[in-house]
Amino acid sequence: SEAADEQKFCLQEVLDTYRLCLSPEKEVYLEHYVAGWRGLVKFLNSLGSVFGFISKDAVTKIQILVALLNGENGSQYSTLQSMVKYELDNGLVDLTKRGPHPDSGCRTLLRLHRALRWLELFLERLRVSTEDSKTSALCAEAYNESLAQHHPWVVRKAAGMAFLVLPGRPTFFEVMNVGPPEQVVSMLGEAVPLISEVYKITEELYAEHNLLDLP
Ligand code: 1PZ
Repeated sequence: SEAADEQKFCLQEVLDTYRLCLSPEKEVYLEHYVAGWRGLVKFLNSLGSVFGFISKDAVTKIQILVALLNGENGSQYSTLQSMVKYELDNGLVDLTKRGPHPDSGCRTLLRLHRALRWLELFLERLRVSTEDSKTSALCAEAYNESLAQHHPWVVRKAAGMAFLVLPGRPTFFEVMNVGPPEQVVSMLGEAVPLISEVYKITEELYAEHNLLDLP
């Protein structure tokens, strides 16, 4: 039925949220940024419960950001740029060590931002992969080049074990639900540059304000 089709998960919709992420002035809308992560979590959950510990952490962080967006100062959180300005101007960020603001928008989003780099690298690898490529290897390579550098040994170990049970490329492409493999590849070709741009703008914003190492 039409209603069922609408509910069916499709990665295209997630990637469309990245299209909505940027304002004409290249500001990043938090609402769409968060929506992108929501969709990715849904996708991750559809791959199986072994990924629960990963999606649980992402969900916690999404919830922190949504609470800020819907809170009494929500208007200050419309873009990443306004969030950074508001939180820094008002001393709402623990800058060097954990303190009274363990759940600031800035530090919470930084964790997702680092994960977005993993996503960019992983999707690019998937895009250029061949039929016999191992998703687990592609995923591990992308992880080691990015997020792993911010994770302690025990998390790296757990992540590495989760990667091993990722479905193979054909199933992975099917779960994405965007059509035949050629269509997945062309969708990825559109998605990767979008994600890359959102990543880059965020990275520059955080670098400019010295926020890349928030505890
Ligand atoms: C398709 C396969 C999915 C693999 C996802 C690769 C990422 C592996 C991340 C594993 C770590 C999860 C455990 C939580 C770690 C947290 O300690 C860190 C730091 O947060 P803090 O402790 O400082 O509050 N959290 C993160 O690094 C954020 C991780 C978010 C991962 C989101 C993945 C979404 C995947 C989408 C799939 C298409």
